[in-house]
Amino acid sequence: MLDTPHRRYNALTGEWVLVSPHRAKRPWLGQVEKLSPETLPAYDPTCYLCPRNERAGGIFNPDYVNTFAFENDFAALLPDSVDEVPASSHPLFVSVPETGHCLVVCFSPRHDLTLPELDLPAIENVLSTWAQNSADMGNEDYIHYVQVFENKGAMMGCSNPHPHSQLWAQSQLPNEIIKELATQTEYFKINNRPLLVDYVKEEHKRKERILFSNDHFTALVPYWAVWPFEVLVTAHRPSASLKELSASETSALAEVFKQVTTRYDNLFEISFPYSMGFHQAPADGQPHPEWVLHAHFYPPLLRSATVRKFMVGYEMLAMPQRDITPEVAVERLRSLSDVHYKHREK
Ligand code: H2U
Ligand code: ZN
Repeated sequence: MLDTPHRRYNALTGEWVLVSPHRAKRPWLGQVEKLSPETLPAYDPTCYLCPRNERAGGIFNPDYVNTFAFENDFAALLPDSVDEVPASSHPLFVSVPETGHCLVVCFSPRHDLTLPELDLPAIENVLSTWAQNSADMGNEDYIHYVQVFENKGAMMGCSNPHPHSQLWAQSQLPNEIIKELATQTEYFKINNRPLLVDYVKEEHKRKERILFSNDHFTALVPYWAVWPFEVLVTAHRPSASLKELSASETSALAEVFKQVTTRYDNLFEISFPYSMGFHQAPADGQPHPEWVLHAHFYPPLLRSATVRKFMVGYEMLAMPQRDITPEVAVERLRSLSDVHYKHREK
C-alpha cells in the first residue's frame, strides 16, 4: 500500500494529504535555491538584533547576555485598532476588527549561533523566555491566543540571520488553532483521553516514524506530514502551554529541540531552513484537558540544499501532496549523526 498513491488523514487538522511515493524519482530541471553565506560574524555592527545596536525609530538594544525580547517595531497587530475598522453588514463582505501585539525574541547575543549550535542551558533559556512572555501576553484581558514561531533562513522569508523568533498575541483564534481545537475537543469528548497522547502512544508501538524521544517529549515525522522532512514535537501528557512545563520537562524539550535541529542541519550540511511554531491551547481562562502542547517544524527542502518543495498547482488548487513517504524521511533523519557537522572532528 505504501508504494502506491494513497491519501492520509491528518487527525489534528481534519484534512487529507495525497502521498505519491513512486514520484520521488522524477528528474528535476526546475529552480535551484541560492545558499546563504555559511560563516557569519559573532557580532555584526549593522544588525538591528545584535546587542547595543540601533533599531528602527532610534531605539538602542541593551547589552543583553542571554535572550532578549522586545515589542516588534513593525507589529502586524495593534492593541487598539477596534474603532478604526468599519463593520460590514453584507454577508459576502464580512470583516471584524482584530487586536493584539507582537514581540521579537533573540535567542542570544551571538549573531552566528542558531538553535542547534547553542548549548542545552541556552536552549532552555529560549524555551523559558517563550514560556514567560507567552504567559504574560496570554494573561492580558483582551488576548485569547499566543503564537510562538521561528522563521529560519532566507528561503522562509526570514529578514535577518541573527537567530530570533516572534510571538504574536491576538484577541481571536487563528485558523490552525480553530481546526486543532475542534479535532482535539471532539476526540476528548468521545474517548475521554487527549488525541495527541493516544497518537504518540500508538506511534511508539509502531516505531515507524519516531525520530527521537525522552521521558517527556517525542519528535516524529507525523503519519500525515505534508512537508518532506516535517517534524512534530509533542508532550507526552496533557498540557495547555509552555508555562506549565516543569524544570525537568523544559530540559527534556531542549534536548529534543537540539536533536531535531542538529539532524536537520546535518541532512544537507547547511543551516536548515524551516518555519517552526508551538501550538498552545487558547489563552481563554478555560481548562483545556483535551490539549497537548506541541510544536510543528515545517522545512521546505526536498532533495538537496538547493531543491525545495513548492506548494503550487495541485496543492494550491486541490490538496497537499508529497512524494517521499514520512517513513523514508524519518529513516534519513534518524540515520544522521546527532553531532552538528560544524563541530565534527575532521
Ligand atoms: P523576521 O525576519 O522573522 O520577519 O523577523 C524580524 C522582525 O523584526 C520583523 O517582524 C522586526 C520586523 O518587524 N524589526 C523590528 O522590530 N525592529 C527593527 O528595527 C527591524 C525589524
Ligand atoms: Zn546580530
